[in-house]
Amino acid sequence: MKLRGDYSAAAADYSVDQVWDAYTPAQHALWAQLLDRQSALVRRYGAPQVLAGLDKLGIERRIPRFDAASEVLARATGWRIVAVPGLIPEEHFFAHLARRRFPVTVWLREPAEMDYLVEPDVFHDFFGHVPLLCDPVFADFVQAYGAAGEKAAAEGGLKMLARLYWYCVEFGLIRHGDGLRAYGAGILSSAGETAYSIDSDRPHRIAFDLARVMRTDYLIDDYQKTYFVIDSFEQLFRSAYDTDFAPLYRAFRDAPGIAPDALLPGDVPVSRPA
Ligand code: HBI
Ligand code: FE
Repeated sequence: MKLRGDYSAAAADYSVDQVWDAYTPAQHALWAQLLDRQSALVRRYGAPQVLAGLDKLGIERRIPRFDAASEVLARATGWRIVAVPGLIPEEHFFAHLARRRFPVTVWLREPAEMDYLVEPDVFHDFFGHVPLLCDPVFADFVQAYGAAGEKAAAEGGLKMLARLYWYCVEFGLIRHGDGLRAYGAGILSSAGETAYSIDSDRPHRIAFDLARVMRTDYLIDDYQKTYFVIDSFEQLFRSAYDTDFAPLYRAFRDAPGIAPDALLPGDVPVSRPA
């Protein structure tokens, strides 16, 4: 795939400078439009920990300065933001996460891409991912995920581990009272999928089970057919921290993936309040 970012000035770890002064007024205005739209949705559908992170970061109606946000994040959980040109090779991505550095893309989408984008941009990466990294438990989970990633290639587990990122970090739901809230960045940065993930009757919502998640194929170009629901971020952290993934990889890495829309006998469906 031809990537859209400018990788020519990237360091060996794929970091770049965020040249904040190079953003145009039109780009800041587009950021403000995206921010206004998603903030309203996230107030209604987002997990409380996401709202707390948004509050703490004090995101403004112009593209954020990563340095300033990094200071806030560092005080909250010891994480920092690293500016990157866009998607980076997995081994570098994992190495950053394992060291509590979150890669955030510097470029912003075009106006025609308000609703849909193939590669992550600064809005997805910053608005979608950074707030929850202010939560200590989720922040520890992502670090543990990065550490697992550094071992996964040798264990033949990259594909299964990527599914955990997809279904939890990008498209995760969490129980909240007798209802559900969204915490995944792919949901929170999408105008359509935020309400869909919580309100629609169409997708399956299944209680989180690590092996089930790691065996399930996903769609990258449509709303998800299945969301996995965690009880708490502690549950997610413990699943990554207490589990040796190697036996899971050995058991399932050569098996066909479970279809994105499958419902299996062992699944525990999570119902929404009427
Ligand atoms: N690079 N910048 C960036 N952002 C990602 O989310 C990302 C990446 N490289 C690899 C990657 N994600 C995937 O392999 C995940 O499954 C880990
Ligand atoms: Fe993402």
